[in-house]
Amino acid sequence: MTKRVAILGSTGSIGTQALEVTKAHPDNFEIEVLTANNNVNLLIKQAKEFLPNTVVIGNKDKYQELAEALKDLPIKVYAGEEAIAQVVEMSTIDIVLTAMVGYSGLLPTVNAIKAGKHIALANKETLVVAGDIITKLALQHKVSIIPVDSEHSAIFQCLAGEINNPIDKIILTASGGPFRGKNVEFLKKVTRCQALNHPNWSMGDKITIDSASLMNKGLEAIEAKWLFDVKPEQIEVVVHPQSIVHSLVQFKDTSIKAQLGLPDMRVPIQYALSFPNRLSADFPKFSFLDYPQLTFEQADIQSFKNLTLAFEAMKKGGNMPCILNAANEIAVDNFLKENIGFVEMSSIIEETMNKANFIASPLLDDYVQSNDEARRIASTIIENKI
Ligand code: MN3
Repeated sequence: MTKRVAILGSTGSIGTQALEVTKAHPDNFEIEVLTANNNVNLLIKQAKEFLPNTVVIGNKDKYQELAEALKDLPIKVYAGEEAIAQVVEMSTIDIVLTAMVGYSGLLPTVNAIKAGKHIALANKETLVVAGDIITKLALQHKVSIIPVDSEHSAIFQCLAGEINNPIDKIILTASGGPFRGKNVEFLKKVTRCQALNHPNWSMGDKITIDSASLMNKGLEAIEAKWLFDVKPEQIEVVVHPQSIVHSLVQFKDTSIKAQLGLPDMRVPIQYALSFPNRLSADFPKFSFLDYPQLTFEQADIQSFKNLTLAFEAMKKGGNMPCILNAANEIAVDNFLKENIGFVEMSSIIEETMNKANFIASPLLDDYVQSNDEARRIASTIIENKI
């Protein structure tokens, strides 16, 4: 049976790889909706090739260009964030791949779940910000949230067939990023260009900076807490520079299951879209002979403060992870614009966490407001610095 797929964020790193995966399996997947934030040229090219029912561009200024380019094709064209949040409700969609960047993934994901669509979740910030609401909604509307993040896909695969066997511990592996083994003095001087140069994974700018600062692993710990219903104490981070063991689960009998492979996002993307089946693929194959040494070490939480901040936010709960995430998005954006240094990102996030209003049991609206408030606070801190 063909699955009809909506890809939110089709022009990004995950989105383009997802299209590559679906293209290789035309009998299994049909592209129903494509959305992009800003990259109108690539969206036009994708629309012409995959002929979806509907395309949406987030930036309304690009609507004319998009509509004009597609006017001879039977494709509906919309623009704006509201349109992205609405289009996921279309009756002809089976699964929504959420691959947009940051907080913007939240409302479309909420709407998609309410409309009964399965979610292939690549936007971890959705669960970081409002994991309680998202997981409750998914249960209520009987939809699956299938992780695309490689670590969570690994854990999800390890848990297949373990329905009544509780998890003792989740072990998230981290590559350590480009600055593994460096101290704070070094980190203070790193440039935008150095931080964007990840050793193992090719990804978008935001997540690449998060990987370099280890915030990505902190966000992933929070993501894991919600996806697998575990306590913060049950989540351990281990640095594994080769990025071959994608993550592990330990069960009550001390047995550990791991999922391995070359670092290639097409594998977890394809699994999330084809779940519960596995489709064939011609991706490069892992060989132990190419990797005689797989190594593991402790994360340096002294130099990489973001990981500690994320665990603190997770333990505090309520809207604190939402505040952490918002402050981080502002910090990363300003680091990319070279307004602030690498280490300053952590101090801005910490200060925002101290200043923003804490809410123990937030509703969706509270999250929307906390996100705005934390962004304002973080932006003000940065303005006062520069
Ligand atoms: Mn990951």
